[in-house]
Amino acid sequence: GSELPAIKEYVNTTIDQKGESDLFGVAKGKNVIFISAESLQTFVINNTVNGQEITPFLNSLVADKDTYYFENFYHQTEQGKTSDSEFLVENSLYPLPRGAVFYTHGQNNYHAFPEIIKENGYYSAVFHANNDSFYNRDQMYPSLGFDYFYDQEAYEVTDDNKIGWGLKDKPFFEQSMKYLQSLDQPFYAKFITLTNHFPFELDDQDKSIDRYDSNSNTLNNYFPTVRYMDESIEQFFQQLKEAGLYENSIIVIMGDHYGISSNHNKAMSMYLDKEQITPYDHVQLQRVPLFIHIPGHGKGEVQSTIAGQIDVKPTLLSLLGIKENDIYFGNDLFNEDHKGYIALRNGDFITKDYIYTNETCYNFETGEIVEETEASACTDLSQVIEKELSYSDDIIYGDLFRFVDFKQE
Ligand code: GP9
Ligand code: MN
Repeated sequence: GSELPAIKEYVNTTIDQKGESDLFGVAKGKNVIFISAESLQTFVINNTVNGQEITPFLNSLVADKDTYYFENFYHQTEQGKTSDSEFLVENSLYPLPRGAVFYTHGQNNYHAFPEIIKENGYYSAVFHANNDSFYNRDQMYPSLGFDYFYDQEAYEVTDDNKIGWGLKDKPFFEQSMKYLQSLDQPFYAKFITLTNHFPFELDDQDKSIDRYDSNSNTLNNYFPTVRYMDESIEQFFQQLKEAGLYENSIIVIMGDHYGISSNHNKAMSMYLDKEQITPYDHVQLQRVPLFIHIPGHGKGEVQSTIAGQIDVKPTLLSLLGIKENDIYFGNDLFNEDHKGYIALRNGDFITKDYIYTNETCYNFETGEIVEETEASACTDLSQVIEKELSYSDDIIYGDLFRFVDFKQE
């Protein structure tokens, strides 16, 4: 644990925020319903395909005064995909540069969101209609402090209600309701959707919009499955209202990672009406939506803060009014005092002024390459970010939280 003092010092000086946000405690004691939206990327929000809206329900949430929508929110996942995004959200630590930390470090000591809120009376459960050992979740979830995992076994899966990877999202939410209603409150319930997964298969009867027409079947198929997921979330909101769970909950919706890889850049540039996808555009395509919906709040608006999955844990703890000694690398997004950059797992980063990728510094607004004299701002920050990523890796490789008593800190 010899790196611990340096890590604590770093977190103290670089990450920790002064004061608390205006929203501190606004959701105190409320249920937290978290929807991990498979492969949902920001470029479909408030956008159309063949002249049709892709995500009408999510678009209505963007405009809803009970919702904070983050338009500059980036996924920070690597090879562990969905599981990496879960790791980021629960721990505010970075996933590993290679492999899936869920597989390689499932038995570590963590100080995760479910564990922290348990001390404040919360029960926590994950709902996901896949095999419980996929991504080693049966090992990792207890390590993170989750109380229960409603896996594939909890669902009735038939030939008619499955496609691609398994149970379709609409029956998934529908069948989850009876379990959700039986949970002790307040609860933290995480729902992981599945239908909008590569290669984006969908039965004709479930298609409300037409496919796109390009040389990429992946991109073409993506739009109807995104719409299906949008409809499944709309239906879920309705079911929550009918069950009387809506009013005393906050609902968070987050895209887990990209759905369309750079293999489809040609089709993507055609869809986005760009000559080509530049390295700058590629980074901007790593944006995934984050919605924080607080029923009855009435003060929500679109947020342009540079944000990422690393920020979810401190943001939710603050909304719940929970103060905790922690070692983490994200910020409460509603607190004005924040570190001002988001690191992608490969060391690329985004600030309100710059995007750094391919060892090149781009202007955040215009995407133009920044002149060398000004670019030193990027290279300096790049060193800080390398250090931050390696501190997070040290914690995981060394299982350093074994040596920390968070109650005594
Ligand atoms: C698997 C599901 C999808 O259970 O979460 O994982 P992904 O392939 O997106 O990482
Ligand atoms: Mn995924």
